[in-house]
Amino acid sequence: LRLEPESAFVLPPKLFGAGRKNSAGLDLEVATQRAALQTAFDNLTVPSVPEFDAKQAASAYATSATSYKIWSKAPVAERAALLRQSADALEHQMPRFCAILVKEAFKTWGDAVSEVREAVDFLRFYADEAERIMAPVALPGPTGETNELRLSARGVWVCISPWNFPLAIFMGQVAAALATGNTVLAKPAEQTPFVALEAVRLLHSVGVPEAAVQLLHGPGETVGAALVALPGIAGVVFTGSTPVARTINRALAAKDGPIVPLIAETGGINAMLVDSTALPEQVVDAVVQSAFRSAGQRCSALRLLCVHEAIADHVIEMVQGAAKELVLGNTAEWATDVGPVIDKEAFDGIQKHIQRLHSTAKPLLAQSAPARAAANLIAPQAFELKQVSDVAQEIFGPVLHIVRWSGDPQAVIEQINALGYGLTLGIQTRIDSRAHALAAAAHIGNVYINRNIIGAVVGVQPFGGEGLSGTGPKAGGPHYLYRFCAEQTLTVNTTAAGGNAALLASMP
Ligand code: UN1
Repeated sequence: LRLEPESAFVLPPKLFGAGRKNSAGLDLEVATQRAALQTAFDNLTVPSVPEFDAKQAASAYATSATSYKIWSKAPVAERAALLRQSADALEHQMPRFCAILVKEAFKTWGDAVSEVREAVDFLRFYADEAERIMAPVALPGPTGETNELRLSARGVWVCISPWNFPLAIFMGQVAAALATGNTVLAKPAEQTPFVALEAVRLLHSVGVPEAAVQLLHGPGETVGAALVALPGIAGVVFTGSTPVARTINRALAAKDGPIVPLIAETGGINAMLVDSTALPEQVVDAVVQSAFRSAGQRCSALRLLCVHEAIADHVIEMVQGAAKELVLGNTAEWATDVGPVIDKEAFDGIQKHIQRLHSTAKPLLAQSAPARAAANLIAPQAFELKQVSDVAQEIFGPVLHIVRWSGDPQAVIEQINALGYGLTLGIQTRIDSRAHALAAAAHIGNVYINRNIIGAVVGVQPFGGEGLSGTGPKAGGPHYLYRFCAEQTLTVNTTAAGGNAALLASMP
């Protein structure tokens, strides 16, 4: 196979914006919705949300536990119906929620539309799933007994969600707990409480009891810690950083009483392995989308490109060309592809990492953000490193590390496995058998062959990783709701009744 060299390759300027398909293959239809979105944006003020007093955690819990007694007894179809009504309501309020995401979380319009859709998908998917798995299952057994498996709710769940998908992940966690009959104490990310407040109001507006889902906004160190420490909670579901997942795990382990499950979805040093047969245009599109869309603020985002040395120069040149075409700026502008990172703290941390890379790696795309374009804006960056193990840390921003490789691609997969994370992986090759062998060898939760590695779709690409990337089960997948449920096996001896019936029948 020979690859023809290409001259400078440049992607169309509107890389992530209006008119393009998103990763779910859905037409964003932004053009037709623009007027409604813009009006919602212009009319919106994001108010500050009152903080919850961590000292009130026990009383919030008591209210939730009382509500649990009623909510958990409601037929699953009733709970599912309320979630479906919430999905409909959210669809109707799409412009307002998109506007909130742009204003509060600095999402681009394209990302905001995708996120509201994802939240709607979570509501409908978990409604369907709860109905599917909560129907009693008859199990085989010997004659003379019946066996059945029944699922029920566990109790009060603490849901702790991140700022990078402040609506979709928030709603996904809450919907999973509610659908299965649990009640919720929800702690949103400190940076994005308003969209969470609006999501909770929406749930209440269709009839989900106020006590069944309570919003407890505040710092993780106080409010989050107080919730996790509550003696009676039935489980914790968390999406965020690996260190915070560890802190929660330790706090749960230190408690007396029942063992409390933790569902954690954390970060990743996500790689894409590109061999010498890969299609360069496809690679560059996948790389730019995966590394720089959402300013790299996705746990699924590409951090490490491992490209075969035979095509490395060519691919790097194309990535440089494409990345320079991205429109950087304020996400309230329709044309913007890459907006600011979430806050000053994130900005400073990423800048520090970039400075370190300047002294340890070779800059391949060292741009600076246009002056005064937006606060906390970081222009996409790429650095070449010598080996996979040089990438020690997940950086939650638009920074791509590139490593050249040659020889056995399985060895590269082993080096990627050795990083200890296991969230997403891309494989780009035209050799099908190789792609499947590499995927099988990777200890990675979501593997994408010959495409980008972001934008997992609910029910289509169940999402979640291994090792440092989390505990599973995968969100948006067929096993997720089981973790929110208690399982009861019910065995009934039927011979006594049968014997009686036979005896009665034989009596004159
Ligand atoms: C996250 O970024 O915290 O596949 C998880 C994706 C998203 C990732 C969500 N569903 O890009």
